[in-house]
Amino acid sequence: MNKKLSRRAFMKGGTLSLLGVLGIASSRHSSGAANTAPPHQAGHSGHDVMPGTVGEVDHEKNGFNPSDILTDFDYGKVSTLENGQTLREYFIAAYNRTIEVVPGIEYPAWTYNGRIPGPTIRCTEGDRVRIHFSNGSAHGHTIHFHGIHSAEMDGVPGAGPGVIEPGETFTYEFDAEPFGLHLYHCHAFPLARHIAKGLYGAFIIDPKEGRPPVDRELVMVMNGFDVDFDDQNDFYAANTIPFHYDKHPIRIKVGETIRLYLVNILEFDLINSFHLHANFFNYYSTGTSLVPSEYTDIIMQTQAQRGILEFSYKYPGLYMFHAHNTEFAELGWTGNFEVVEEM
Ligand SMILES: [Cu+2]
Repeated sequence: MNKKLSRRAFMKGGTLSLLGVLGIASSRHSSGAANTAPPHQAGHSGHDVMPGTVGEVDHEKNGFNPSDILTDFDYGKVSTLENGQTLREYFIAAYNRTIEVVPGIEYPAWTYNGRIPGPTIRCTEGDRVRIHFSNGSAHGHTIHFHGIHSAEMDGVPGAGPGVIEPGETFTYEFDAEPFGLHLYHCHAFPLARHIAKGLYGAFIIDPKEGRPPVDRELVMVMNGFDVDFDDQNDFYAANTIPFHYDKHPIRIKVGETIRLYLVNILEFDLINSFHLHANFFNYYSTGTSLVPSEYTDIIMQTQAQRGILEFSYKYPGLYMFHAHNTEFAELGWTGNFEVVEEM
């Protein structure tokens, strides 16, 4: 079956309308199946309605809230080694957790520390990074960090400790380099399934001298969920919950300087993208240079690609950001900045 057909068929007649709790409004662009709105949309023209979901997931039960994940940086437990090097220790456990992805649809996820994405690991170039990993899940997992390190610390099957089996622990350790925006994820096989289930997170290495100061720093990990396990995503998001920042806009002030760490970990689809409305941003691809690689209003990233966006808003108002793969946007990967004169 063709990818789009099956995905739309799912929206039209699958779990969503059977559950009857979720409203995906018909899109203004699509034709065919997507225009067949769920029953509760009957009588609505659909042409002036943004796609979305009805209601709210239970963030407390999920154990994390995408609004908090934006600014939740884990700097680890800090101490100093005999050689004067800063040691940062992190504690990461893999365990299974049921996540309510959209209201009424639960997904049996695999998580690092009970959240998706896992903790945003943050350190400074040259720090010693020590990751105490324990596997409390029913499957073997690893943590594969992007960055420069020995083969033994690469977190892949067949190297060093290989796959860490349920109940086992391993300590990954390396020096933080190069500075930039990176990521980590499980590298057990089948890889697509281990990633799609939720085992990933952002990994920031700040330059020794730091980046120029900004008013606010945010993290978004672009992801998606294949809730019917057909190796195709049914929902898309930044920081896991579809439409979250649409319902809960990110408030910023006019003129405030924003630095956004953006990682794409989306499984099953080749490309993801980020488009900012009514504005342009400086883009630092992989964050490995302090000189922007581009000044634009859209970037695209394949899986594991990442970069840093810097911008500020000139005028107050509500401004969208979303994947410019519009199908992804209509299936959840869209949000808003609410730009105000005064907080
Ligand atoms: Cu895994």
